[in-house]
Amino acid sequence: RKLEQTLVIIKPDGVRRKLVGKIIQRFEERGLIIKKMQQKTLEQPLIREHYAHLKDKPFFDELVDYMTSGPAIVIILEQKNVIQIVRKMIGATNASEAEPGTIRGDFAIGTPENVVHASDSLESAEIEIRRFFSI
Ligand code: YYY
Ligand code: MG
Repeated sequence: RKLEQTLVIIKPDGVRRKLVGKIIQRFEERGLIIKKMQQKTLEQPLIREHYAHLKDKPFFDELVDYMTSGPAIVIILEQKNVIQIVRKMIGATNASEAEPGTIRGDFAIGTPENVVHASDSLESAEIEIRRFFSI
């Protein structure tokens, strides 16, 4: 099968809680290749676009404030089937439903503070990689 790329974000709570090394170690141990990695504080317009499909949800403003509250780490990972593999590794959106052994199941507190983002399809991965790395 062909190599795929996905966009992962270690969200501001993950950086604040010093979980970056542990999270990256899991991806490396799984055999996923780090193609790009950058720390940046994400801007409101970028995050509003990224989460545009949630703009009518009651938690949208809280989500945008949280995502822009401090430095995040944006990463492009590459491997066969990487999109599906990483979604499985991060676990369910809600911490209370995330299985132990997943990143959220082991580290997340709740929503919106669920430590990581990962693209959910080939189409969104391509859009998100372009959005966060302007390439
Ligand atoms: O892709 P994933 O992050 O697992 O979930 P989405 O449904 O795309 O929601 C994006 C983001 O929104 C989620 O990671 C936290 C936040 N959120 C929330 O704060 N409260 C919810 N009930 C659902 C999602
Ligand atoms: Mg999503």
